[in-house]
Amino acid sequence: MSEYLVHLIPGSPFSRAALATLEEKGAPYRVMPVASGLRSAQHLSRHPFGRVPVLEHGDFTLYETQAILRYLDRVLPEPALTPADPRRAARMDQAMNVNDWYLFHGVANVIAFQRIVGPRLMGLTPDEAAIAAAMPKARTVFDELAALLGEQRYFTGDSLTLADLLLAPQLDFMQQTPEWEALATSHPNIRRWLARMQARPSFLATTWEKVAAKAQAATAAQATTRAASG
Ligand SMILES: N[C@@H](CCC(=O)N[C@@H](CS)C(=O)NCC(=O)O)C(=O)O
Repeated sequence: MSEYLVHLIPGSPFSRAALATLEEKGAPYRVMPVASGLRSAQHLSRHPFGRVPVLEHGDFTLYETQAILRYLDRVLPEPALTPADPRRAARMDQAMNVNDWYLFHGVANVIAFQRIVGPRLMGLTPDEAAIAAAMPKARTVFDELAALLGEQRYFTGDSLTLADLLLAPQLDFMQQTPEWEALATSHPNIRRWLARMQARPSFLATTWEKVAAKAQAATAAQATTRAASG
């Protein structure tokens, strides 16, 4: 079986979902930071929209996190991360689309970007007006996620699914912002679920720091190989 290689930027929540899925499956994998830049010709040849993650598995290359997670769940069937029951599977799909369309777009990609990614990686000062403008949508998203979760342990019931693995990295990021208190205070079920996700070995193994260390080691190994080959 070919190895799994994930091209990523350390800290990226979508990339973390792919890594956490590989961890849940117990599959060996490597990470490769996109050193050439997301808009480099090299990366655009893997991902024409210049984003991460990109999965390589033998001669198969795949971008879009939902596609990657579903592929991994098919080629690595144990433990199953998609419910067998059609209605629970539909809820999983729904929660995954809420992540991509409503939580990421206009909420996490504004609030978590302005508070965490911009300041940490680009030295930017948070745009308070942009954050304030994102809050009404953020409230709707949190209310809806709380309603979908209800009193279940995971988003579709008692078992972990791809929906939990996609949502948790985004919400883990949101938790690190001052806006979290206002958004999550009336949703103790979201707080309990996130704590449960953060305690899983798959999440402990894929923190920004741990992925950054793996990425640094991969870059160093690549440089050594290049130097040795002349
Ligand atoms: N629809 C894509 C979204 C991926 C995405 O937006 N990734 C972020 C990092 S978490 C990214 O690459 N951002 C770079 C940019 O916006 O230029 C997926 O599901 O993989």
